[in-house]
Amino acid sequence: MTPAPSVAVICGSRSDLPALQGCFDTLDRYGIAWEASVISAHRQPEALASYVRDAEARGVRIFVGAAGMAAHLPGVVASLTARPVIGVPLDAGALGGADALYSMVQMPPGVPVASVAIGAGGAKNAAHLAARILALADAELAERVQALRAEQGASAEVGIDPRAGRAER
Ligand code: RP5
Repeated sequence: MTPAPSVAVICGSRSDLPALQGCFDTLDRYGIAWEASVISAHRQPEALASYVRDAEARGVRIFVGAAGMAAHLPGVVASLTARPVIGVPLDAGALGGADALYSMVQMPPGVPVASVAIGAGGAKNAAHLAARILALADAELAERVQALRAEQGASAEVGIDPRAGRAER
C-alpha cells in the first residue's frame, strides 16, 4: 500500500483539470502533499468507492471533489468517508456552474460537503480551506497559514483618493 498524502483531489473528468491548477499550486505553496485522480461518480461509481476506501486506509485526511453539471462527486465521496470533504463546483455547461453548486451545497443533513465558489477561485479556496483544517493539528502549517494571511493583508490599500492614478490613464 502506497502511503498517502494529506489531501486527495478527485475530479469527474480530465476536462476539469485546468480549473484545478490553482488548487494544486496553492497546496504546493503550503507544502501540503497531495494526489489527484480523475474518477467520475456517475460513470465509474465502483472505482470511486474503492479509491476512497483505499485512500482513507492509507491516511488521506481531506478529500476535495471537483465536478461540473449534476456534480454528485463530492457528495458521493462524503457518503463513503467520515473525513472532511470539500466540494468545488465547476462551470461545465449551460448553467454556468450553478447546477454543480446546487448539487454540492444541498447535501442532506449528516452528509456534509464544504462547498466553495464556482470555478478556479473556488479551487484555490479548497486548498486554503484544507490548509486551515490541517493546521489545527500541525503547528508548522499553522504558521504558514498565518504568514500567507499576513502577506495578503500587506497588499491592502486603505483610503485611496479616487483621483489617485488619474494621470496614468
Ligand atoms: C462532470 O461532467 C465532470 O466533472 C465534468 O465537469 C462534466 C463534463 O465531463 P466530460 O463530458 O467532459 O467528461 O461529470
